[in-house]
Amino acid sequence: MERELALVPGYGKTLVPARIAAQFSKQYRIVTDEGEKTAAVTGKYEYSAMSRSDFPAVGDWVLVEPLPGEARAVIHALLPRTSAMTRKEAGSVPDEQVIAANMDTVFIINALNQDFNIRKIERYLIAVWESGARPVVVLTKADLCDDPEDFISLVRSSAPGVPVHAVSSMLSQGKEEIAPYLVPGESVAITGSSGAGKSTLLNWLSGEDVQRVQGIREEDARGRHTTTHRELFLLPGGAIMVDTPGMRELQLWDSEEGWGEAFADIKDLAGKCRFHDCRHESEPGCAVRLALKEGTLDAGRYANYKKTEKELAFQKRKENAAVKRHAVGSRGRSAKSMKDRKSGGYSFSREGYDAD
Ligand SMILES: Nc1nc2c(ncn2[C@@H]2O[C@H](COP(=O)(O)OP(=O)(O)O)[C@@H](O)[C@H]2O)c(=O)[nH]1
Ligand SMILES: [Mg+2]
Ligand SMILES: [Zn+2]
Repeated sequence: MERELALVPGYGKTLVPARIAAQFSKQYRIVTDEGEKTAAVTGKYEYSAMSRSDFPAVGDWVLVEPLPGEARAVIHALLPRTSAMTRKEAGSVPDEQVIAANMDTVFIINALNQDFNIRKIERYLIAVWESGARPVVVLTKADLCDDPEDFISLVRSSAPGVPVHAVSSMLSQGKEEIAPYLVPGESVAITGSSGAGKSTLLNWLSGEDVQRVQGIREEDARGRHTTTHRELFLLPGGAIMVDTPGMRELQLWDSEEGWGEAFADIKDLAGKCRFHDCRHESEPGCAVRLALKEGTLDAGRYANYKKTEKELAFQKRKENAAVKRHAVGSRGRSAKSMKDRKSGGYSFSREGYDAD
């Protein structure tokens, strides 16, 4: 990173590092050594950005020029991301939106009530594996459940090797289980459906109400908002936590890598089929069908595997078509910049500032 930083004119002189704490379309809330400021990208930055993911997102490190005597700053450059949790954007040209950048760990939040949904956990797992961060499943609202252990084992069988914990933010139970992930200086994002209890968990771990909880008014007697919207918070122990907005539907984005990891057990089984191109339908010597029959592979899990495999193929076709349509235009680089990110490279293009 030093090599790249050295290429940025003004680094160490007028430009200082900052981290994105919230985004409101083109305005950002950033954290700097001198405290919080509002910021926007330069015109040049905006002009050279090729896709939505080239713009800063919550958790991103950027280089900014603070405006003297003002609580504002100008964002000049985006620093390379170590991980990026993304959501596919609907539209004729698929684009991706970064939900949280530079996360070390992502908590996949699911509630232990009627909203519990193992298929949803599997889908979030795909996205987290793909992001480059470490997934941890946190089952909330344990106070509403008589047998959290049953749910924990269910998740364990669907997410081999992924840590699973049950907590109650309401009763302050299970903090010791998630404390090991809250390492000072490390970043943890909380993701999961709306209403799963993400903001409540954040408030509990913060020891104060830093984030708005559903159904609870955050206005004071005069009707003014008492909190400034923010998504990135410093926890008392020194870890950073990012509260992501609830995603109604988590769309897959060409996440073959994450998908393969989320269903590694099925991939292993498929490797044991007699035919290497086995479709696990009526072929002889099919290890997948045998596992389904013997019950060592759960039918629901296999169905989700097939469903997400289809979506992935559809997504790929859509992406290829979009790349073809836009290959002639100068703004047709979104697919390329995403590949850059996947290779661990640096996707934001500025003259003389492309890492690979
Ligand atoms: N019983 C119980 N309710 C909870 C718990 N955590 C959150 N809730 C409730 O679940 C609802 C949604 O919580 P919220 O944190 O806003 O969810 P978010 O949308 O994921 O941020 C609120 O009514 C919370 O009070 C918990 O541990 N136990
Ligand atoms: Mg919330
Ligand atoms: Zn097979």
